[in-house]
Amino acid sequence: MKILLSSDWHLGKFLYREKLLSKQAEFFQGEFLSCLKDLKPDLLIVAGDILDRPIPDQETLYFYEDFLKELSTYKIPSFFILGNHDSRRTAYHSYFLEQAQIYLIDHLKYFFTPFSLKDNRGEEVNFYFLPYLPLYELLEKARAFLSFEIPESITYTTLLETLFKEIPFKRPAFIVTHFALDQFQSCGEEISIKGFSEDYLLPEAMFQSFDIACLGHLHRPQMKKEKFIYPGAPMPYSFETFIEERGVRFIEWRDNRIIRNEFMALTSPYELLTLKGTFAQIEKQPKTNAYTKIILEDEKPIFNVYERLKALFPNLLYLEYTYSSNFSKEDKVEVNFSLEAIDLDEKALFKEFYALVEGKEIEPKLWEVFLKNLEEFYNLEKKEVSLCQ
Ligand SMILES: [Mn+2]
Repeated sequence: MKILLSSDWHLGKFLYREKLLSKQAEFFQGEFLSCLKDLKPDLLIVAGDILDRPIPDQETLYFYEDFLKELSTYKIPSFFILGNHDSRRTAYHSYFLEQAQIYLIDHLKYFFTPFSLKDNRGEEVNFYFLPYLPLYELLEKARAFLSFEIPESITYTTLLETLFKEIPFKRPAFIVTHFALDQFQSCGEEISIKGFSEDYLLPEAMFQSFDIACLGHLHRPQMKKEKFIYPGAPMPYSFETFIEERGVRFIEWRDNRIIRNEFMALTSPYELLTLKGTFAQIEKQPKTNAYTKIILEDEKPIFNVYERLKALFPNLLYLEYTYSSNFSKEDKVEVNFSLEAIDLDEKALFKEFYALVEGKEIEPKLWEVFLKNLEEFYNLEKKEVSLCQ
């Protein structure tokens, strides 16, 4: 049985203020689907964090729907579980999508009764899908299937241990879930599950009885004992880890063991570049369209620095001074105010903001520039929408 593993797509993600959706659309409809077409797996698994936000914006939903529609034409059974970034909205209309062999799993039905799939050679694998759900919700959903004593202080560990005892172990047993296991590396892109429960890191030993654990949550691709597999986020989502390879994992299971296990690197539709140095040094760097993060090591602030750097690095997303805390008082621009009327529209809000910062009404010429930029922004937004329609 050939299985393509992926996780942590984070559709609709922003990198600082840059919305990555159009790049993600390019990547998933191009690079990802052509990989799927070439490999022709018996099934596709996406182990959580499909969408970046529990309340996704409209453009993201347009694209998501479009993508699933296209995926359905491949006739490859595809299983998506919820991650900690997802919500019930990720699995909306799941009943109808199942008719197209696309399973958006936000429940425990395929955990208490594994989803058994046979390949064309007649080889069967049992998949246990355990989506990420907040602890209280997981408990509530589990109660629909079982009645069991709740340990005094309920944690993921105690609850999962109880659940694992209750499931029928049909071998080979593959579990698909979305948790961080101890001894594995996070890369700073993940939002910790900490805060939802005492134990956001689960012991690897808990999953020992399964033949394979297909995992999501950690964005760095990693694997242990050919058994615990994090395919990782297929696209780079942070400057710090850009140089590391991203992609999907392809495994083939035959006669009760893995006979092929390959990480397939995929090409990102963008580059992430971090530059560190003084303004004079950075100014000499070649012009690039990469998304850029700049850390300035100048001792004094540079006049008009953002605009000057933006001319060289049009996709400058982040700028900071290393020594800004040493700048003298005169160097600092301190803005101290509170905006009370937060429900103003953009135009009124900007007028108010300008008056607060500059202490005067905005000049007509400047107002014109603002309106022009605002219009451009709206046009761009419209383009994003039409991309997904
Ligand atoms: Mn994630």
